[in-house]
Amino acid sequence: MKPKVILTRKLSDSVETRMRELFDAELSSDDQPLSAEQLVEVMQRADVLVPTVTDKIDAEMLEQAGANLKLIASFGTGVDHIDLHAAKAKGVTVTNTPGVLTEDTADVAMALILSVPRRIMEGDVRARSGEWTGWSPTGMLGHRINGKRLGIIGMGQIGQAIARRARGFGMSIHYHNRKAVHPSIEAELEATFWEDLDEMLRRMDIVSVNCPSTGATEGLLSAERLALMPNHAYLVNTARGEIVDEAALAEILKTGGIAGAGLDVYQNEPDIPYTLKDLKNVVLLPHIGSATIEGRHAMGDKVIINIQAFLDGHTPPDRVVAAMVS
Ligand code: 8YV
Repeated sequence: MKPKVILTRKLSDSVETRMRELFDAELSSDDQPLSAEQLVEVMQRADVLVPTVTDKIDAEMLEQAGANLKLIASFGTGVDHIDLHAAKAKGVTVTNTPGVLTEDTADVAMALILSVPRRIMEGDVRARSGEWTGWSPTGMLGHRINGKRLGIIGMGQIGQAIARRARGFGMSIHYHNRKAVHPSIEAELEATFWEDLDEMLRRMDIVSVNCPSTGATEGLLSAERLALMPNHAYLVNTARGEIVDEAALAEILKTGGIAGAGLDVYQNEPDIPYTLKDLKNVVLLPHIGSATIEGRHAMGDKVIINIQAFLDGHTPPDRVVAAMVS
């Protein structure tokens, strides 16, 4: 008997084919996000669940999961959509797919870092609109990237990958993290560690959010903290919407408290508030940080390796939560 592995969303064809070879895989036929009721229903039948960021799995839902559910092999790096304490208590191991979407997410963060100060999206709209009357010395002026200070909140793999790119663009690297990174990485990036986030925010030209969303980081960029940023500063968020107070951000952008923002993530995806959509000094992307064909294959491979290792009785390489042994 092959183990029942249920996928909540459509994955790459090659990943799904391999899943069907190895497991009794139940695929998503319509790629529609599951409702809470549907998720509970599949958790009652599955040995292994493969959810994504669009599946919010809370304690109440885990409580109703079937006794066979032993592994949640999430397709993605962030695990904030799963109540990890409840999973552990229920005896469910949780894995993720770190590492394979680092470079792709860093590319999108860098694209936003370039796009907002240089008004790239506005330029595209103007070029197509027929309203462009030709080059002018004062037309579409933005701000220079070279020589600016980049403050990275969360200096993990993605934060470091952004720092490497930003150095190539002549930016100086600053970061806030729970603790300083290894001195060799600090030396390589010529990075300055700020233990006090507030102090860092006061001095940066561009701030990039790259920490995971946890109890400790939710609402980290509150109205008060956003107000510390200089008027000329820009904010880029490719991590999680929950880390930034979205309503406060829209307000501060509107009133010129900061100069602009580039966002790939939102508090209540797929809803993006009109207060943000109405602003010209904001570039909005639909959570595409890791959306490359190569990345999706690699994420799928990682999910398969985690499931196979777990089923073979080994510690899965990307274990986030070890089930509590009762
Ligand atoms: C993923 C992400 O594509 O991995 C993450 O944490 O935010 C995304 O870029 C998504 O999580 C897929 O579940």
